[in-house]
Amino acid sequence: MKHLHEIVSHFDIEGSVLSVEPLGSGLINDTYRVATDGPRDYVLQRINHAIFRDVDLLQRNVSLITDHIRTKLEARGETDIERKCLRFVPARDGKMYHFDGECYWRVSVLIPRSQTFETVNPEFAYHTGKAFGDFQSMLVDLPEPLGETIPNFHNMEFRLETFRQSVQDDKAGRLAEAQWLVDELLVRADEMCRAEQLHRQGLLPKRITHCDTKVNNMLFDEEGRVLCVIDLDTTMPGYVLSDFGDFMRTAGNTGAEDDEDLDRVGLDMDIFRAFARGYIESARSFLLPVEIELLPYGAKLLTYMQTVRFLTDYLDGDTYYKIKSPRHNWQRSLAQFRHLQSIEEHEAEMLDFIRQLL
Ligand code: GN1
Ligand code: MG
Repeated sequence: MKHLHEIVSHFDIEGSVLSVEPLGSGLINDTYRVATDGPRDYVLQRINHAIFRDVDLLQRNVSLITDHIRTKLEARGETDIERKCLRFVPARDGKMYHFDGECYWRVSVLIPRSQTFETVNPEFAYHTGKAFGDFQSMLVDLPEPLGETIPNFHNMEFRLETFRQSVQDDKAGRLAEAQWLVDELLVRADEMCRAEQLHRQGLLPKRITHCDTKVNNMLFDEEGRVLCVIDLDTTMPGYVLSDFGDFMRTAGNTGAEDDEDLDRVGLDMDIFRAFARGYIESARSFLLPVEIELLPYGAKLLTYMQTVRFLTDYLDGDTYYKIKSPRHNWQRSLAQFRHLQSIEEHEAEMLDFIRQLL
């Protein structure tokens, strides 16, 4: 890890580095924990530059977001703010990243005594819902617009265009086996573009949304209380249903995102109810009725979108997501599709619950 020590030396950190070890389970960036003999430890990340093409814009976004949130927390009189908001550390040249001639790197302060989870129980889901709603509501009055760090990131029409192209190209020769799933997805295509249609009609607004509200993108303290939202790279203008939906896609699944045993996969209605209660409580002040009504649709949309994205990557020959085995993206596609079917079965029940909350 000598090379990594050298990278860290370009940042304005306190103390000297004791070790640099891999951290977390993200599918895009490479993340390391940097232990020091100083007052705090740090997180070093190699930014996946093939995916985040404009690193200046990316780092400008995350600084705007964290500065704004910190100001809000201070105004509210919160304590322990350093554990409730990420802090990025500038490089010694003043930039918010370091470019080593090949890769882009950044450093943030490691939030001490924190943990992440891959699953939650209903009680945690309630608090997590409140925290994601709070995250969105704190960003409602962000004074400067955020850029799109990945253009068209949660645009279903765009994702389907890319998907159709990958089906046509069949670059990795995997279409024959996947054709049945391609057909299943394409039958649903029109319905899944509803958010984009409503937006064009001026009925569904874009707000600042996190766009990757997997349960492992939230930090909890030693007692399991929510500390803060992390992985802010895709926080940009989007639909609130994205954030609601991505949580249902991940934490609302009784199985794993890539579960080999499809019988374990399906929607956990207790998690849905708890998360919806928490989310609506903290986001209600700014949500429009149409946004609330669309929350169950959001769960469906995000799970559908992720199935399309994993399958696109499988057909392309695994160029986007990190994989652990040659058929990993296929396994993920199957597990996400099974989850989608389960969400479809529960859609009416979800909507009833949401209406009755109001
Ligand atoms: C990626 O960074 P990570 O691993 O939390 C992806 C998300 C997907 C997710 C699927 C920039 O998130 O959009 O939903 O994997 N991030 C990007 O697990 O593509
Ligand atoms: Mg992540």
